[in-house]
Amino acid sequence: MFTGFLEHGIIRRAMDRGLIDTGIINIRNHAAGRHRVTDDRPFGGGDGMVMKPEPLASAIREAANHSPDALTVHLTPQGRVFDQDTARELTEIDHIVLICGRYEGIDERICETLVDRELSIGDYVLTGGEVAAMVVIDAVTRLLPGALGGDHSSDTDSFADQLLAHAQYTRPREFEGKAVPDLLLSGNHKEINRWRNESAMIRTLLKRPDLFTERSLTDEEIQILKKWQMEIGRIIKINGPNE
Ligand code: 6GU
Repeated sequence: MFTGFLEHGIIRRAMDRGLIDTGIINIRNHAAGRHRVTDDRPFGGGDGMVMKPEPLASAIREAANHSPDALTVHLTPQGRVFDQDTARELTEIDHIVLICGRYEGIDERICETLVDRELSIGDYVLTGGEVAAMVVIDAVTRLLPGALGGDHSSDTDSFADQLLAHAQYTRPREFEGKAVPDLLLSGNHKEINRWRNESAMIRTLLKRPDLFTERSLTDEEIQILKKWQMEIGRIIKINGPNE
């Protein structure tokens, strides 16, 4: 599952540049017996299978041999939801072991003894933690200095300042009757910056108003909000019912 992901695009380049290194441990190589069984029925009965503790412990210890100081992260829908702040936090950590569970979960004793942290990528259930691990690797890697083309490319990401990113346009100047906003062609970088800040704010307000309640406002943002407030007030005054 990981090869395609690791062999393309920004992740591949980050590997080639030595910004990250990855190793994959197949749990099956840590399972005993001719059948290399890694799962078993749950004690107490019920549906589904549980990942056995011995192969998992052995696999995690193999990972720890490569990086003894690693943070061990179990990917599970029960974990704290992974977000951009967590991605930034993880850029500070040199070695991370990502445990990808399958089936109904892993034996609880592994969670208690060998796991430092649990992460989920959202409130839905996947068939396994592998896709979640790739999400974490992708989001963290692109934040590492030098991972993206330009030096500061991730500074203007959505969530970089707890807002969504501003609208983007490229050539042609007119597409199917829709023109690019004139101001973006003006070359006036101060004005373009103001336009972008306002664009980021309106998109956040319309698409993700919850983000606004989790951050404080800059002076410029307060000015923009007051401008909108006046415009909205005028619309109500002109077109609303007379009291
Ligand atoms: Cl990390 N794992 C699984 N299996 N399902 C998930 C998840 C993780 N995050 C959301 N759903």
